[in-house]
Amino acid sequence: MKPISLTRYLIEEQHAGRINADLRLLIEVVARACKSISIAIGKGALGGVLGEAGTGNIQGEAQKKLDVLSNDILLEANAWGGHLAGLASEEMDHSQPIPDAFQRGNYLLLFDPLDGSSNIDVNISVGTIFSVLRCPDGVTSPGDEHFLQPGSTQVCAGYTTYGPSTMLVLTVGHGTHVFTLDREVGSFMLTGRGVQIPADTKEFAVNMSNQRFWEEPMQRYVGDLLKGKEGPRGKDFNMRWVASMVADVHRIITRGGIFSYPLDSKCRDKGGKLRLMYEANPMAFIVEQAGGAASTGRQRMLDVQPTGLHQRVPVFLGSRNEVAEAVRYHHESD
Ligand code: AHM
Ligand code: MG
Repeated sequence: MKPISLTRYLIEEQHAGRINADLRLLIEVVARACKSISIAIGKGALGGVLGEAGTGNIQGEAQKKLDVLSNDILLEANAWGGHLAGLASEEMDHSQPIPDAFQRGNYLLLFDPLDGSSNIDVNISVGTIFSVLRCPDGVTSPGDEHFLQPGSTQVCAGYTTYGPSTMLVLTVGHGTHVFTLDREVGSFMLTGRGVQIPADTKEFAVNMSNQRFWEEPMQRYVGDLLKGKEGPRGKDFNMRWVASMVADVHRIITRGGIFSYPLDSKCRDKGGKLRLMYEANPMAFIVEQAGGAASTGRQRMLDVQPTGLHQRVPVFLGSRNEVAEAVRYHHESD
């Protein structure tokens, strides 16, 4: 049977009362922006888009040309749709209310325009991650503080992975669904409805070069994974690390596994490496909706009360029984 398009899927969700017309439009606009980003990435060196932009972002990180371009594409696409009250991006110091010249809607959009951008120049998968919140009642021109809502209040989250094929993974709180871009037609097509992450796994993803900087519970947890069949876990584990969160999470959505970016002594002062609002929360929502789990190691990710737009957190997510194991090691040490 021919898969249905994202447009048809969204209309069916609207008819079923699970989303309203504004959220449908918002998702369509974000998906369209992601198609533009996909085209720019696909041109590679021929499009003159590789390399450094020569600028830095709020996190003090050097920006790639494609970081800046992707951010601009998402901003431009979403400013005038009438469905948003404000936007926030990993690449911008502060959130932006929708300008007075445009009609304002009731949603707040947050995004990491190009995640894993250290991989762009070597032609390895990168992605876009986004999260949608409701603008608090009565707020017409939202500031940063209005975005500081726990992940459990997200109404939608998704990511696009720009790999051998471009895929969009989406949740509006009723399961996690996978769409593949039909490049000839220019439409995302539903290729995985209600995907489920296996509860158990033998695969973990972590940057092992940070091992000596980790906290004690993480040292013990991974130490036991590496002991394999003879160790307390009683099975051999395999390791994968793309260094693009979107690609690593997409593998987990597809076949299970645990992804972690734990606290380490290098990122301790910042609270972790990955960003709560642009990376951890949307991925946590997507993973939970696929039957998985997401935690800081000590708390359910979606329960964390944000204190800053660019706040960072430790991240453990994926197969729920394996995430529970990682959390157990942390609780034992506390
Ligand atoms: P970015 O948003 O600046 O690209 O950084 C986030 C990325 C994640 O995609 C990935 O999991 C992690 O950073 C990789 O970090 P490391 O290079 O330390 O392995
Ligand atoms: Mg990122």
